[in-house]
Amino acid sequence: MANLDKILYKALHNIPITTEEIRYLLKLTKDSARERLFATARVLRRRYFGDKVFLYGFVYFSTYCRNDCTFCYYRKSNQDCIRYRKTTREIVDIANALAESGVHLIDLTMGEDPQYLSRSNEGYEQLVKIVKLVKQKTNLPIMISPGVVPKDVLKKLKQAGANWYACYQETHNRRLYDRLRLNQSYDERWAAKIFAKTIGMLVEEGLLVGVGDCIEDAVQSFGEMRKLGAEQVRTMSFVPQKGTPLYATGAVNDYYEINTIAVMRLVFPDKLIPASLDVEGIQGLKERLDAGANVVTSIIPPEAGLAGVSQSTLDICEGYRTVPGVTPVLEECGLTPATLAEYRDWLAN
Ligand code: SAM
Ligand code: MD0
Repeated sequence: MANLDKILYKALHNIPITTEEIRYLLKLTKDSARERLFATARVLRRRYFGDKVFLYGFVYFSTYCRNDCTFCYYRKSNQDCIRYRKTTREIVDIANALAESGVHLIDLTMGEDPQYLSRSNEGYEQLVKIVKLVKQKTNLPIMISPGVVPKDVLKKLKQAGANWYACYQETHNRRLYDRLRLNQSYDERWAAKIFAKTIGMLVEEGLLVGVGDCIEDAVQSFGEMRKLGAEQVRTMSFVPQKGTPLYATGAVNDYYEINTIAVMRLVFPDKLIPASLDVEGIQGLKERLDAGANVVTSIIPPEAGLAGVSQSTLDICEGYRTVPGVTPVLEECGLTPATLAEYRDWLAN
């Protein structure tokens, strides 16, 4: 316990914790020790964000993808997943309904859909147009998660109103990356984020756990996230998907994701850290918030025919992944949705 006391004391007093100490925290298994870690994460969250939580609306507008990621339900070669591509009109209407429901940001996400990621059929122009129209209609901050796009396109997306670029490396262990993101360049993916930063976009970086990663990988990822200067950092447990190579890996215990969220709060106390509804739905929200997360992501309107990424249907029709669905959980945690003005203030500073 003495070791834990010392580490938590350092975190609370703005003294950087060492990589050895990060390893120690990530490995905690005893309930009492973990609870102390989470309590410290909550103190730090309160210091920077009070009791305010940001809410992100999620519009997964195309599930077509040119990639074959071994963890992903929507990989190109999975014939059995739900494929759809919403029209521009539908996307704008869905975003508007989300805005009216009280979210603070619209996350426009797609598979690496060849129809959009193409110059020949004006796919990129259409993507830019979608961002412009969603901005005009909602006047909300926008995050785009389109996968890797060329520099000039990223610039246009920013000009059209995209504030954030989310593009998760999943891991910073290159060998593991090659087993997850088949035939995708690690360096190109990384460079896209560096470029987004240089043009003044905010960047979200993420890691996937339970995919054959180890503690050392997480330690390395924290270092890379710091180098990148990501303003939002996340971790999600791998959710096994039928019809994919990693399906057999089986469900993982989420304790490691929860530890990682808390350690992220200690390492990046003033950054945004999501509690995703896309891993365990509404039932998993409290423990993620209790571990120090301060953003709820993957808020999805019930009747729009939209899917989640890792939980394609969980809690969507039931309406739990909505602002009224998550608010009681926030209250249970002693938290409250921020106002839009508070989110805008955070973005501006
Ligand atoms: N297609 C874009 C890309 O690859 O950047 C954006 C969307 S991608 C589907 C969003 C993220 O969802 C992935 O980067 C990964 O972290 C997460 N994800 C996908 N499948 C998952 C799964 N089975 N379990 C947990 N997370 C998953
Ligand atoms: C989420 N399913 O926030 C979404 C997704 C993409 N920017 C976000 C992973 O959980």
